[in-house]
Amino acid sequence: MGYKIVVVGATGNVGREMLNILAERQFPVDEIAVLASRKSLGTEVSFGDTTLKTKDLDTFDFEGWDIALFAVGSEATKTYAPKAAASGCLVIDNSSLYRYDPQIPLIVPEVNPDAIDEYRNKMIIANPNCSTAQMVVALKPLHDRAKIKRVVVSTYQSVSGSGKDAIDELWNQTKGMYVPGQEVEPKVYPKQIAFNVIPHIDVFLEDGSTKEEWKMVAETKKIIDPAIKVTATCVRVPVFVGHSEALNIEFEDFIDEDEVRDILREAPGIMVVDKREDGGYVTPVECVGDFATFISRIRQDSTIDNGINLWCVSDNLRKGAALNAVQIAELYGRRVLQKG
Ligand code: 11C
Repeated sequence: MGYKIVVVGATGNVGREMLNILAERQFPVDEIAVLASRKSLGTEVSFGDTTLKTKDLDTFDFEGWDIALFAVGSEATKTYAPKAAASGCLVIDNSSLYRYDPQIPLIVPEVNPDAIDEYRNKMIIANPNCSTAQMVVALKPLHDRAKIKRVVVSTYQSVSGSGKDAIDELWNQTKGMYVPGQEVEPKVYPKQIAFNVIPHIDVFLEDGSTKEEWKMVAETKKIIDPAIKVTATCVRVPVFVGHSEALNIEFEDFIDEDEVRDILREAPGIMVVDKREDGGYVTPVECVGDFATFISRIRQDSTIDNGINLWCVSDNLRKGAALNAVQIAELYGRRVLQKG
């Protein structure tokens, strides 16, 4: 038995990746509908070996469909997700609209799968921000062993996190640097992104942090444990796909770097690549198209009692968005739909 699946926002980076991942993981699909806003109507998208034509989100009837994977902005989500949910179609939402609603579960299947039961509250499940998803996959197994007190994280986030226009801006600005008269002014970003880094992602908040940094704090608390303190600095870098993070983790109890390596080797969703030699670590270009979160550079932080440093890299369009959403759909299929 398969499921009736809807992908909302199928022409965007994340929507297309959702279709790729459904096909790659052979998700049991009986019927699939791909929806887009009116301006992208009729655009064709690939699903495995087939090509699908997008339908109008505005007039689509969600009645009788099992799961809708939403990959559109908060505004469109606000209009259409409640419609789908009211029709009995489970919404798995990639926007930030519902993430902080206490009634709505925020799920990373390797970390808090049991939160799936809360889907009943509103027929909506939220997908976390990409920079949080990969971090919590690494933190959870370590928290289970030695209780994390505090995390200091610095991110190196790729431009695909800001969508297609940002990918074009990096590409065109980089090319334009070498062609006199074809320089490209910053438009998506407030400063030049080619050959530069920008310590600013999402809007500024009153305390001087940014919303992206706040999301990492609030989402880690909701997904793993409200007692964990997180402080983040989020930085955009001139990389197309793949977010990297340098983590400094302080534990309640002592934990040795070798044990951290062993725990992470056994943990779901993680690949440890940690050789103390040239190239013995993972960089973003190597993680593109992969499902795993890669951990490298595991070492003791001798400046505090129970500290560990590590490097964490993942494909932000996959674990950070589309893959996590499909994993939630798989979890819902296993735990809820098949129970009948
Ligand atoms: C970025 N993390 O890299 C953002 C993109 O809340 O889902 C995802 C924003 C979100 O710019």
